Amino acid sequence: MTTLAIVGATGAVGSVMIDIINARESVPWSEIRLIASPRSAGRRLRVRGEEIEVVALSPAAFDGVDIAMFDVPDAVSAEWAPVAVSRGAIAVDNSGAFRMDPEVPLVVPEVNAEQAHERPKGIVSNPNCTTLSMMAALGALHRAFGLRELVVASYQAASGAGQEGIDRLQDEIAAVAGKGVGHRRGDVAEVIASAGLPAESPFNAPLALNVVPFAGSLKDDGWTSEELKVRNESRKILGLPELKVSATCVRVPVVTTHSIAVHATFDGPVDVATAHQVFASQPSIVLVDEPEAKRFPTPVDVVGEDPTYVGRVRQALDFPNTLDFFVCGDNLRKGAALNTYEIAEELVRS
Ligand code: 2RA
Repeated sequence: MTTLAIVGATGAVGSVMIDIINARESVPWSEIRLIASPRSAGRRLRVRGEEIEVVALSPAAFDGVDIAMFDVPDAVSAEWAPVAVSRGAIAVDNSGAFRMDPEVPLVVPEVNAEQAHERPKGIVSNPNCTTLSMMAALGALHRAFGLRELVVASYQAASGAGQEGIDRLQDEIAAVAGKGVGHRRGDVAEVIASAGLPAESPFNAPLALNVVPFAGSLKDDGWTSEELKVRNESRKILGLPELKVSATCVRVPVVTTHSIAVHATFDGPVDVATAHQVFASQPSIVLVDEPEAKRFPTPVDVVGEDPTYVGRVRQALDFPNTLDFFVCGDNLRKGAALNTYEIAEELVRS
């Protein structure tokens, strides 16, 4: 008898968690409990053919729960994951509250599944979606060649900023569509403003017909929180505390699926054919790399998919032992709900 709870069940990622559970051929759970804020309590959601009533977040909601998956804001996780643990559950948390806590493992099952079983606080963290989008590919290459340095640029979807981000992008696209703008400085922003959209935007600049080189919040020395997460989380997941990392995180007008251009340097020689073999042997990677046929991964082909898609694999011309490649991963699935659920599956297998 194993009970799984989804905390934040009515949110964007919670809904994807339910989709994933509904799509599994079988699940190891005897009960699935849906937990959300008091505002959403009482709603009924269909899980594996059964209507389940959402219950309000409270200490008693965790009684009898074995594994509680959290997708809620950092402050809510910080308060409630320890409550779930005190009631006997293991918490698998998708917020940033515990990711860099040395007593909390940060887990990508195909890279460091074993660490999910060493959790002094009873909490396992799920990485940020940007880090996660490239981790299956980097983990496989690191096992084969030994990763030494990492330089990345992300192309992050609007849904990384939640429903508010999706709505803003869709509204901006509606505002600029058919207006023929983009030829004059400021004309995109003018059309968006004249459509009545608020001046405040989650992206700090127009996203329609644009790219925005700022994601997350500002941290020291001009770095953003997203860029520091890529650095710190990659080091922790790969067990490389001294890994040299430089990241530039960019928001692009895509609804869902983060992409990353990766420039990775290894301990010794690397070549495209061997890298292709490494990617092809990792079940959670789909390799789409046929440059002659102009076949490569793009977000519109990857959204809704579980695997990480990899393509444009090249041996760097001017940097020894270095590969350049492009990855796309659905930021709401592998980047959030799927990886969290895969951690829960790993825990229940033990
Ligand atoms: C973003 N990575 O894309 C964040 C979401 N966790 O904004």
